[in-house]
Amino acid sequence: MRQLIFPTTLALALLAGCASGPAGTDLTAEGELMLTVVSGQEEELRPGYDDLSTDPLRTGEAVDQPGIQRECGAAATLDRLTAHYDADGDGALAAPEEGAVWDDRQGRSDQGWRRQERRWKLIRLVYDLDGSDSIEGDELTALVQDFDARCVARQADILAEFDLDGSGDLDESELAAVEEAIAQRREERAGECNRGEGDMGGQGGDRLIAAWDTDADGSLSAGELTVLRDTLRERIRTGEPIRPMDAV
Ligand SMILES: [Ca+2]
Ligand SMILES: [Ca+2]
Ligand SMILES: [Ca+2]
Repeated sequence: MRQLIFPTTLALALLAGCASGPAGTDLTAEGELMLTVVSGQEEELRPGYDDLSTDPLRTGEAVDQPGIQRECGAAATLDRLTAHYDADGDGALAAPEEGAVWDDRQGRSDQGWRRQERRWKLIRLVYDLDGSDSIEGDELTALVQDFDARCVARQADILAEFDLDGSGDLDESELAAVEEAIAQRREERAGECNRGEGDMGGQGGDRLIAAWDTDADGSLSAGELTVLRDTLRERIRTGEPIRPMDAV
């Protein structure tokens, strides 16, 4: 019966309030590193807020952010990042090692934590099919495949825009133009209100359900949840903005 119960517990989770900081959120260090991996620099260049863009000037996000020119490979990037914090090299993050993850993120504001918690809800909504609150096994395989496809698509978009000499890669001056564009977007975001930001908490939970509740019975059935997940996965793979509140 878990499949039938899950949409309701999901909806309740989406409606729950957000506290600030790791102690007040349901973020795990493992989840935090996963979110770091899927929020690479290539997410920064669109106007407005998307769910994976960061706002380090105002919120202290983007710690450990993967660079725009990396080889796309979410699994390898996650392994590298985990190894960075795995001080004793046993392949797992014990409490003091998790503490180092949070220490590095002490500069994050309350708003930054709320944004990260929304991202975590979004990622679990799409990939945590068994409702275990973590992404593992086949769920992680799906996430890695989708975000590798997204990384390739976003890098291709950026190359199309910034590879002025058509050499197929970004030379120093072209890369400088990309970095300048990212810095400009961040400054613009710092001066903007958060309109358009995908708010998955508070009333956002109602909006999410309303947007995807095709038969308007006030909750997401398993079938409606599947449509939502498939649509968001397609947006992720193609590099489009994710916008979970938009059903079309
Ligand atoms: Ca360890
Ligand atoms: Ca799971
Ligand atoms: Ca070039």
